[in-house]
Amino acid sequence: MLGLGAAGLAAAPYVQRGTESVLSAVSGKDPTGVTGLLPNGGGFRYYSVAASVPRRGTRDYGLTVGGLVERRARHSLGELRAMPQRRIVRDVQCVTGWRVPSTPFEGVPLSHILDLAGVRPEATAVRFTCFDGIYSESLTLEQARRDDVLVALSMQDEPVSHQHGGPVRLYVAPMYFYKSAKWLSGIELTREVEPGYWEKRGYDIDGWVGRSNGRDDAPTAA
Ligand SMILES: Nc1nc2c(c(=O)[nH]1)N[C@H]1C(S)=C(S)[C@@H](COP(=O)(O)O)O[C@H]1N2
Ligand SMILES: [Mo]
Repeated sequence: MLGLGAAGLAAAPYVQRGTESVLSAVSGKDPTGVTGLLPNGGGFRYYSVAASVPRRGTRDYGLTVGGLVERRARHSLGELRAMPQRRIVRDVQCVTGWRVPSTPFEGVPLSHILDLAGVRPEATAVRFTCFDGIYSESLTLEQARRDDVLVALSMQDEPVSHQHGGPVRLYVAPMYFYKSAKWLSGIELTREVEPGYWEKRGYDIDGWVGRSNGRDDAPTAA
């Protein structure tokens, strides 16, 4: 393949913001950003709609929880590691068709973090933001409370790497991988679902694997 090393990934072309570039990308093969087979990535491809993403680690990472909650919070990496963890092993499925079988993810159930914050009754949805400064995602509150939705700290039994969205990414096991926002930095409870990055560009908010507009056989899916 391309044999991209770390330097190659950093310099890889990317999908720019704006409808035109996205449409041309959609009409091509791969609308959801940079792709390159990660070396030793076990079949994963690297995706980022941002050209470059700052690295964050133990000292400077924080996950803010806000919006329609009783108690706003900012969780450090240490605090997240001290919370209850859950491990899930499923196939990862990107809507462009690539799939990585039996991939372990481990992290804090999102429902735990929501309970800590105390969701106000007016909230019906959750919006996720990322420290790449561009990407966002959303789930209904009901989806967000499923036990197979994690704030993931590890992937493939190792801390989530920077390339895979570390130190913390979302993991929405039952949905296509575009729902699993990388470089997660914010969780906001909202009154209504606010469509995320790809959802504004036509992909389903309910991105259930096999049951959304990102079908396995769709040639132009995210
Ligand atoms: N912040 C951010 N999260 C993201 C994306 C992105 O471009 N930016 N791409 C999504 C898509 S379409 C996929 S398939 C996966 C890819 O994850 P990987 O790079 O770990 O393989 O991340 C998802 N989360
Ligand atoms: Mo994707």
